[in-house]
Amino acid sequence: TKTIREALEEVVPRKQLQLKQLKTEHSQAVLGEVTVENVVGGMRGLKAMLWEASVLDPIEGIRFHGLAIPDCQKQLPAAPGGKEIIAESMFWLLLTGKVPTEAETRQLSRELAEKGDLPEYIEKLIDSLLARLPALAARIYRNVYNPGKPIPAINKDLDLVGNYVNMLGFGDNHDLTEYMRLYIAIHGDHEGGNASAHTTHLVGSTLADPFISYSAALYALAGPLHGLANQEVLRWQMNMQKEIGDEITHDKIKEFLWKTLKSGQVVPGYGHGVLRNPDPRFMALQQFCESRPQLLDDRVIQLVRKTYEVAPAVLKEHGKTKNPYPNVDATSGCVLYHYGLTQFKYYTVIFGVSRALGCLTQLVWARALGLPIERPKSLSMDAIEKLIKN
Ligand code: FCX
Repeated sequence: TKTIREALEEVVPRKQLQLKQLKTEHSQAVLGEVTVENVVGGMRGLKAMLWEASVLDPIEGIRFHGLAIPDCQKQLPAAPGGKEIIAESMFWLLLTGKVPTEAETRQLSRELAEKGDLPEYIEKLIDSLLARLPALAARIYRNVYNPGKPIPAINKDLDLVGNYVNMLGFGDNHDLTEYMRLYIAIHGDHEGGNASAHTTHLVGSTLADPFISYSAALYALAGPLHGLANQEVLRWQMNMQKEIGDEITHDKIKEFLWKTLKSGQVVPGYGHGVLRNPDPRFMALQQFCESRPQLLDDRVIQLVRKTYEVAPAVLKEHGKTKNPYPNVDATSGCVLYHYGLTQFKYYTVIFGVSRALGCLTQLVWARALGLPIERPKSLSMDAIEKLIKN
């Protein structure tokens, strides 16, 4: 059984060599062209960033080192007594590119639970942040919503998310624990260009420490077009429920969708900067609901499902968004709500606990490969016009 350090040590020299070869043999190779649309359109589509752990296909969705979410669900070890992917097995895959064995996964759980004896160069990057993040996030939850209640100590025999749910005060709810394991594993990384990942990379490229780099990312995640969307969705769905009453019909949902669009708002949980199909993370969370009849009886969960049946057609007719399909935020909050984690304001924090997996993986790689400070060239509109004329 390898430790995560040993697994990483095997990969680092190979990747360092790969980067060296790219730099020496192919540094002038052209990867694409830069158009005015890329520059004025938020850099969308511009191939301008190195990111190792995942690649987002517009149609198939996210792949972690080539593995799609259903592959991960088949191959990555779950918690003892559980079925869903856990953060540790996902983190191992993201960091090393390899599927860990069950024993390796358990060992990483224990190392994190004990804030273990990791080697110095990765200790700072992984152990000091990743292992403590659930405890920190749980303390915030308990302080804000349940002040005065004691927080259970970390159980060394439990996985990262098992401990997190326990500290939040829901440890006896096996289904919620399993949902959170799946949620946190599949939100872990979404390649490098999304706002939170890119922020970590940018700030980290100044050699700011991982705490500062990831704190900056959380501010990006807190925007309603990014991570805050998951709590906005639930607020919006509940307003819809209030407005349309007990009898949920496609026509009533359609009417509400148009009202949202005509008021100039976006439909939260729909659309994406890269994806052009329903998000496989949305599908995985929907499947979780379908495997549990009590979730299918929940009215908010039914509303999410029914909205999915009509929203793509409405958004196509509206004609603006390039992707009329749901992203993961369209469904992630409603299951938390069902299980009693009803404080919307906290949902983006959970997303933040998860996204640390991918962002910190890339920080490790940025350090291991000695990537430079990020510094793209900016252009004024006058400069663009001059370049076009020439
Ligand atoms: N409802 C209504 N209009 C939408 C829309 C939606 N869900 N999504 C995009 N549009 C509009 C845009 O506002 C834009 O209009 P404009 O031309 O008047 O400015 C037009 O369609 C083209 O946008 P598009 O290229 O399709 O999308 P972008 O890459 O600009 O933006 C996001 C992508 C995700 C920001 C956009 O689809 C959106 O606002 N969605 C709703 C918020 C949301 O769910 N965010 C979470 C995304 C993600 F999963 C995450 O980061 O967590």
